[in-house]
Amino acid sequence: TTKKAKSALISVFHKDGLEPIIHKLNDLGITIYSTGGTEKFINDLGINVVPVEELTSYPSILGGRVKTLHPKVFGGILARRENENDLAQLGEFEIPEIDIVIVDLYPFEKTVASKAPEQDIIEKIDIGGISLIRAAAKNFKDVICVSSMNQYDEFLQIMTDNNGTTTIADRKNFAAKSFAVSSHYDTAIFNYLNDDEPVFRQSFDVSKQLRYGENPHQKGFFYGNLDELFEKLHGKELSFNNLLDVDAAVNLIKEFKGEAPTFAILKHNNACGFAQRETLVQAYVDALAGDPTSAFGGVLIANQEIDEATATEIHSLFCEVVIAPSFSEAALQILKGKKNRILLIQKEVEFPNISYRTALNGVLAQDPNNITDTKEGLKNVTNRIVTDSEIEDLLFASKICKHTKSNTIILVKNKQLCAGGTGQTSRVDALEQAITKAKTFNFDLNGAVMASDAFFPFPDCVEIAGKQGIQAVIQPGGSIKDQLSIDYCNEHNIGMVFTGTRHFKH
Ligand code: 93A
Repeated sequence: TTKKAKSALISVFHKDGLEPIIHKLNDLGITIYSTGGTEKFINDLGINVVPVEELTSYPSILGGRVKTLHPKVFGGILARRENENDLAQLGEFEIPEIDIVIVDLYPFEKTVASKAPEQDIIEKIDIGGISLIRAAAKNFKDVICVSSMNQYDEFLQIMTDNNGTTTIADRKNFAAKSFAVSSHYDTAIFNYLNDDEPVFRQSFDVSKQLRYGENPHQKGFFYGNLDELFEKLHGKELSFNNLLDVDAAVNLIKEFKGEAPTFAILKHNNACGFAQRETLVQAYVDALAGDPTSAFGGVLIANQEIDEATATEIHSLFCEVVIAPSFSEAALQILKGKKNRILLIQKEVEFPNISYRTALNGVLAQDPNNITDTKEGLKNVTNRIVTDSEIEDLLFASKICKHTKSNTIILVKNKQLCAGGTGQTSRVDALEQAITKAKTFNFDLNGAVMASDAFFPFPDCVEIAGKQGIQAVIQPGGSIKDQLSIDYCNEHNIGMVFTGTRHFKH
């Protein structure tokens, strides 16, 4: 099962990083076959290389569309080395065995992303390269396949450590990676031709096994490339549940980008503390005051650089993850003081434009909820016109509400989350939970505002809220009994605005 390689076929788009491999293969006495640009690159290094045209006795045709697609190439890759007939045929047709295949495909996705014209994109659909990868990976019993420039280093290491020999485990591992590359590549082509129609054909060329899933007895994996989104500065690996909280946190804080210093504390995907203040440290202190009990073990996120003063405050809290666009040097030193605490810099990256989750034996796909309520979109439905400062609190509450599990009611006063009712089976339950929580942590709800993720089917919620001194309400509206809620507000001098947009989050 251990194989000493005698020949290699190299055809790569990205030549950077290839040089040490070429030297290594040459030192090991391995014959190298190669295509146009790659061949030139190898020649320029002063190393012997056989042009693939010499092997096939055929020129590269159709402007390069057909250069490696030939039985002399594929025969040498696919021949079963233990099969007498296969070997006899190699002899009969003078086909040399090829033991190593190194390919780096035409950059299809990058070409799409660069908004190149369609014809350029079509030309970047690699046919020969993907066929080489599939053939070599299929024959992993005898051939090792390097299928992307990302694997150059790992391959070089194997060649160096074992003097040109590979084990069956190496070859199988590279074969698996090869099919990850080829399926990812074809999925990208599918997505391009399919005009982003939301069909479940997401494939990720990066995945990792997590410590476990939601609970220790469940296996867990993450498919995706977190390095694109975050720079991890410190701490242990993100867990399955951390990732869910981090997802909720970054989506929530995105609503407050560019605004005054804002701090959020999340637990179980919901905000349990949230405040916007003149300084970040004050925003943190007031967020924590919202529910210091829940904050234990939470995920923290800021909409701007975490400074020393804020870090000093955070340090005394046990928390799992701290996320910010950046950390000052002093802040970092303080926060690194706890070994396991995970510190993440969030990079400026757009999220995918479809969100998925499993349901029954299939997958649900939908657009992300991209509507944020704005002042212009509000319809004042009560006699009392809401004041400008109430509008600020109402919009603030509505943005938190949008990112809280339904049914939800969010209570806010002076840009501070007093409490939220989260994930309840009735809206009244959500409100009562919020009121109880707010009182537990000594909030006076007189003058507070209330946001609801969906309309009130009955006037019960405004009645309960009114009795607590809540002064203004934001909700989508649209119930056939809206008028009953409006009447109650009018009788009690409460201002209410309709947004027309429901914000369920399940
Ligand atoms: O146009 S292709 O699909 N036709 C082929 O026969 C073929 N063989 C290899 N493209 C083909 N390749 C690709 O060419 C490889 O995947 C690699 O990306 C590129 C390397 O070309 P060169 O060595 O000329 O730079």
